[in-house]
Amino acid sequence: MTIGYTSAHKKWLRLLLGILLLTVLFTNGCRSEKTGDDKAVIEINGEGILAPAKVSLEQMKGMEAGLVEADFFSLNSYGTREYTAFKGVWLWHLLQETVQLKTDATQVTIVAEDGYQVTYTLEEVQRKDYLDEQNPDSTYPMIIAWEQAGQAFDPDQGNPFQLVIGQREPGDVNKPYWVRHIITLEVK
Ligand SMILES: Nc1nc2c(c(=O)[nH]1)N[C@H]1C(S)=C(S)[C@@H](COP(=O)(O)O)O[C@H]1N2
Ligand SMILES: [Mo]
Repeated sequence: MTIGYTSAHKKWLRLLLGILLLTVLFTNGCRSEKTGDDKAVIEINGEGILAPAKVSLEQMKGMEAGLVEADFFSLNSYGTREYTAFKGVWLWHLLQETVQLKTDATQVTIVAEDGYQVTYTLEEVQRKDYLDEQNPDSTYPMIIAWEQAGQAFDPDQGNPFQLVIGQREPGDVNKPYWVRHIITLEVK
């Protein structure tokens, strides 16, 4: 009587270990594709720029001169008024840092994963005087945010970027413009 494995058993064991190893490698590979700042990117394309580009969350965080941290006021169509703290980068600054605009470019469409989209003229993107009807002295730029109330957006919920903008005038229902899970900026 010996203790151990027959050679047939060893073959099966090697096969099982092989499958296990492949499974671990494969699932880890998929996981690291979904998480990590380097995979959170926004694509910038369209005929209004010289060449398409991609901008990552890491790159955006490094755009010091364009960073914005503020409590943004929102009004939705039901009349709900709220303040939400966001951290992000001025969209105009982001465009300046990443692409070359053609002289005849006029607009930017902010597109989400679900197809929801909002279009602004370049002039509107540049404005820094969006307002909060309850705080007449404060003005805000249009930003792409990656953090809400001190928490980074969860990449498992969707691409972790959101457009945030104040009101154009008192009473402006601005919440619908807060495009979640942005994937593309299309410049025309
Ligand atoms: N990607 C995406 N973003 C979106 C929408 C949407 O359908 N898809 N709806 C918008 C509308 S109409 C409103 S009122 C707000 C709702 O945000 P809330 O669910 O946080 O209130 O999200 C805006 N952002
Ligand atoms: Mo809405």
